Amino acid sequence: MIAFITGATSGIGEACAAKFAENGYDLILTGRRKERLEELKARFNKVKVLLLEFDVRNRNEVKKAIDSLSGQWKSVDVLVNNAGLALGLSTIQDGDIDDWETMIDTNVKGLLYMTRGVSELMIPRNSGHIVNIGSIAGKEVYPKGNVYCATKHAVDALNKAMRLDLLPHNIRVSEVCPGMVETEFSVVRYKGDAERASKVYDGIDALKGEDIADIVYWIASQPPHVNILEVVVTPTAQGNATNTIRKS
Ligand code: NDP
Ligand code: 8X3
Repeated sequence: MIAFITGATSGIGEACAAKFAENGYDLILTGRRKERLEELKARFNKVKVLLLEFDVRNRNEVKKAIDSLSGQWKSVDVLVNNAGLALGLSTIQDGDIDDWETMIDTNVKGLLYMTRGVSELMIPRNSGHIVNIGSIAGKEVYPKGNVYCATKHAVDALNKAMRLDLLPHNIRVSEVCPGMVETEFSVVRYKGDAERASKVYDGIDALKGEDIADIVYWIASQPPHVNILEVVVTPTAQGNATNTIRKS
């Protein structure tokens, strides 16, 4: 079995790689940080690991990476569309347009390029499973989350739409929509300000990448006639996108 995981160099993607490796899957792992990818290959040495270093925003790079797959690596059983990010937190009137472009290009267009390429490998085999990492931000909006929330609402819509398109080809499509997961997500959102990022999780027993990986693996390991459409998951201390209880 082969799992193709985008954004495996950190957080949820890295935890998914560990979970699938633990369960005997060979891995195609992607990201832009080459050193991190090499570390993963050394770590998951009990399974076969193929590293593909590319930027999901670049459609030519995505196509080249997928076209480079040969032999067994073409038989992708599970695609985890995980690579993504939030940049900044600001009102629409103050938003940084470059940040908007990056979020849209990564979270929406990158996911589309990946899905287009990998579904072409799954269709002739009449088999496959695509697990999209959405967000609670794709189910609700919160102040200053405008464009990030819009990209995750797009993932939510695409998840439903691609399921219909791929239905005749026996390809399962599922979405996991997490609330607060303590990864590098907030460090990226606050552009390297680790102190501000850590405050996001102050007093909250946040989800970990491993919690999401367990759910992704559970979805992927259902019997062939079962498709989990979506899972929305938050820390117990988070009631929805905007309400949390913090321990002092
Ligand atoms: P991390 O920042 O820890 O990981 C993000 C991953 O995405 C990295 O491996 C990064 O790799 C990759 N990535 C980002 N941009 C690109 C790009 N242009 N090309 C290729 N890879 C890219 O965050 P998370 O693990 O938390 O995030 C993973 C997913 O989960 C995202 O889609 C995020 O929106 C979603 N999510 C996160 C939540 C949270 O609270 N943490 C909650 C809900 C959803 P590299 O930098 O090496 O390219
Ligand atoms: C990440 C969750 O609520 O921080 O998608 O935007 S949130």
